[in-house]
Amino acid sequence: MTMKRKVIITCAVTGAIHTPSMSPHLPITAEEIADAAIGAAEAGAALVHVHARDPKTGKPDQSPEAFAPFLKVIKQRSNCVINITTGGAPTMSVEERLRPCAHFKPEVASLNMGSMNFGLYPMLARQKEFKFDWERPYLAESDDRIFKNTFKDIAGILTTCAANNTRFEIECYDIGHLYTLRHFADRGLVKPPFFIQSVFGILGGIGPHPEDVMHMKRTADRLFGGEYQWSVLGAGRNQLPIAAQSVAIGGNVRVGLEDSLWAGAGKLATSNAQQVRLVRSIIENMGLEIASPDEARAMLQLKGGDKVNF
Ligand code: KMH
Ligand code: ZN
Repeated sequence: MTMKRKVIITCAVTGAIHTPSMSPHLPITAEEIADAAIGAAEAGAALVHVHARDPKTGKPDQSPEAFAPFLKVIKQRSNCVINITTGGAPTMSVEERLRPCAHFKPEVASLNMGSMNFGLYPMLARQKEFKFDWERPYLAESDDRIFKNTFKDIAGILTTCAANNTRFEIECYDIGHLYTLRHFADRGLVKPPFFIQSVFGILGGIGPHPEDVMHMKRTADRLFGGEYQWSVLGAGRNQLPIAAQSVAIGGNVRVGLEDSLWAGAGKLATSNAQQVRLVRSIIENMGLEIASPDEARAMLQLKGGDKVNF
């Protein structure tokens, strides 16, 4: 009898793309981030991908002190895999971005596979009023900002985190990023099974067309054969259509308010858990089951939630 495959849901609960004025439901404080992550896990997310924010202004904050209060609470109240960002925000230095993962030694860290433009400024067209001074320039100045991930930066993140047996959510925003992963695998700096998070629809990366998704999958199949787990995230309104395509062709999915504020056309999602429920119903209505956190740990060969430093 063939085993039915299980689908891993990752939920990225707050991120650094959206700003507080865009949605009252975007988690900002440590308590809100913890509640959002736990709610997402209860709804079916096996992994939660976390960033931190300044509780007063909502600005992305990559200090380990900003992560500590919610990491502990999530761990106490849920068995989900906690994935800490090394992307932080494109305004931060790579050294700053690496600090939380170097300190907390999580099961999974995100890893961005190339330097790129990361255009947030089109969101200014729909957002006219801002509560905090930092928000408008953060979006506007993204037309002249590089999200820096050089070969040296990637090697530094890989070696620091691998020494802690942290594995990676390998974020690939374009086909070239898959070749960069192949390069690091050939150098022995990253080991299979690779957890490839293909990102579609960021301005500066590959687009969200179904042909783009197929091209990414075909290329990953050719470069990594059976040595990878594939997941997708579609930015904004592309979230669910791209998730559905991924599930149909053998992949896993990522949802969450980090990448999309929406739960249907023009309808703000009221929580991260709502988006998890939406994608879970697609998976289950397609006749598949979701992976539990421990099943995801086995699929991704993670070290275990008791081997982290928080
Ligand atoms: N929001 C994603 C498109 C990271 O945290 O390392 C980018 C991201 C980067 O998740
Ligand atoms: Zn992120």
